[in-house]
Amino acid sequence: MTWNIVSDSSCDMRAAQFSSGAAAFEAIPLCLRVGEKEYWDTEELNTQELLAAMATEKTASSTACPAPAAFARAFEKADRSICFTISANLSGTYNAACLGREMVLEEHPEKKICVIDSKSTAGAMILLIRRAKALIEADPDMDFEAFCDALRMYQASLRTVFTLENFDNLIKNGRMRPLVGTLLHSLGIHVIADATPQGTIHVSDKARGEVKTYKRMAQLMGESKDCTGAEVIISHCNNLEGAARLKQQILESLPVKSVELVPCRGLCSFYAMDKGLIVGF
Ligand code: X90
Repeated sequence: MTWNIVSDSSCDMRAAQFSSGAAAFEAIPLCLRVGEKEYWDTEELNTQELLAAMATEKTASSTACPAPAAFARAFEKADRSICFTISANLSGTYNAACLGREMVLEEHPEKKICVIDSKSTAGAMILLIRRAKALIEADPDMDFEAFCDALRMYQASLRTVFTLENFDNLIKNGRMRPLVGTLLHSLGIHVIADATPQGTIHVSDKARGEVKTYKRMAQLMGESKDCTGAEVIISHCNNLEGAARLKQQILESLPVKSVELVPCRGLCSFYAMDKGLIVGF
C-alpha cells in the first residue's frame, strides 16, 4: 500500500521537514503574480525577493490556485492519497483538488483519495499533515473512511489566530472586507484576526504595541479552545524576532505542549506580508 500526503504551498511545510518510510509528501504550488512577473510557489522560491518585488510594484498583484491536473498527477502516484487544502472560502484550490480527484478516480476507481478543506492555512495544515503521517505510520492498512473521519475531526479542533502589519493584499484581492481606519498601523495599533469555523477571516481585536498584541493573541487562543497539550506552530513572514516573543508569551500564558517557529513560504508571505505572524494550534 503506497501513500501520498498532498497539500498546497500555503502549508508552510517543506519536504526537508517530512521524512517517513510509510508515506510521501508533496505540496502543489500556487502561482503568485507581482505586476508582470509570475512566481511558482515552489521550495526554491526566494521569499525575500518576492517581498522586495511586491514592495516596489505599483500595479495589481494577485495569486492563482493550482490546476486540477497538478493535483491529479500527485494522486496518481499512490494507492491512497490524503490532501489538505487552504480554506475553500479563500481560494479555488480545494475545488481544483476535488476535480483532480475525480479525474484520477475515472481512470483508477480502485484508488482511494480524500480531500479535506483545512478551513485555514499555514500551521494548521502542517498539523494536519503530521497527524496524517502519524496515523499512516501507526497502521498503513487502516480503514480509509475511518482515517478520513479522524482527520476531519482533528481539522475541526484546530484554530488559527494571526496578526499582520499590512492587510493590503488580503483586502485588495477580496479575501477580507476593508478595515475601518487605514491609519491604524501608523498609530501603533495592531489588528488581530482569526479564522472562523467556515474558514473566513474575522477581525477579532486591536491592540496598541507589540507586548499588548502578543498578550491579547495568547488570550484569544485560550478563549478559542482548551489549549492543554496543544501543539502550536507560528508561521512568520520575515519576523523571527516577533515570532520568538509571541512564542514566549504563549508559553507563559497557556498550558501548550510545544511552540514551533517556521518561515512562511511564498503564498503566505504574499498575503501576510512583511512581519506577519500566523498561529495554528
Ligand atoms: O487561490 C488563490 O489565489 C489563493 C488565495 C489565498 C488567499 C488568502 C491567504 C491568506 C494567508 C493570512 C492568514 C490567514 C489565516 C486565516 C484562514 C481563514 C495569510
